[in-house]
Amino acid sequence: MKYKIVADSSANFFKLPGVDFSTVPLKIRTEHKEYVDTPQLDIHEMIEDLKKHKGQSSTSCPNVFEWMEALNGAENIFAVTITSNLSGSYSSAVQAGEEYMNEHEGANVFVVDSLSTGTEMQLIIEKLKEYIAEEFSFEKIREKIQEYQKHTHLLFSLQSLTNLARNGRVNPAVAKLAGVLGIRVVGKASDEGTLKPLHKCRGERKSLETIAEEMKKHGFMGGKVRISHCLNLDSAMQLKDIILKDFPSSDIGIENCSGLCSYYAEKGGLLVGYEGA
Ligand code: X90
Repeated sequence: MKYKIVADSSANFFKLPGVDFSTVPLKIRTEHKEYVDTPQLDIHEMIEDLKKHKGQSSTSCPNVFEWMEALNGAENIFAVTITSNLSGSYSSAVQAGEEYMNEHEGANVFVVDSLSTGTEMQLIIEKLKEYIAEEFSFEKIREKIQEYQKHTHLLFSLQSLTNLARNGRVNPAVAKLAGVLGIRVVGKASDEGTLKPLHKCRGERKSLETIAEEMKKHGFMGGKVRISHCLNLDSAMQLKDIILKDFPSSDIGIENCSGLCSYYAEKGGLLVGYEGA
């Protein structure tokens, strides 16, 4: 039985060697232009365009048809989506999965609602790949991935929550917390898959130390960490050093945010997925 992993583009990566992997793009749009979240999207250019743009901007998730196309070509498929609490991606994927199973006798599709996004999705996808390599049955992988998900978490540090607030993904009062120059909001993906602000930090260094503290509080003991950043490699590397000081054997990876996460995390934003308690 052929296995495949499919994810929406909020996971921030498009290639996963060693397993059949494909992605479906979310989209970012203004009145003038549509940015499709693929590896070809120029993030620098998008951020610059949006800075100059005076009107509205918004995002949209993949539709059922786009998910259906991406599922094609395998019998055992795991699809991983951004949190169903902030996007319709999960429900499109579930519908696509049902249709796919109706059309392909014997096919299995399981859609994982990450209740998160970005680098926490990355951890889930990397783990699915390991389970597939171990040749576990579809059922066993489905059980094990839901168990694994209980131990992964997402923290973020944002300089601006303007796009989140404008698109109704966060309360405008929360967005105001970050309104002052030099202030960062450190928060987490809640158990329900929403944005939960935890701290208001003055200065980048303080926000990174706060993230490292939060990780420890949530049971991080030196496992896997995946950091993605929106045009802020410097901070991602500093955070890596802070974590390594306490936990030298941690497995830490750094990625660029792709389109969707860059739009919402905005310039300077960091997303940190990690294995905890
Ligand atoms: O369907 C759509 O149009 C996509 C909407 C996505 C809205 C939220 C994206 C958040 C991106 C921001 C910081 C991390 C928040 C974690 C919350 C679970 C990244």
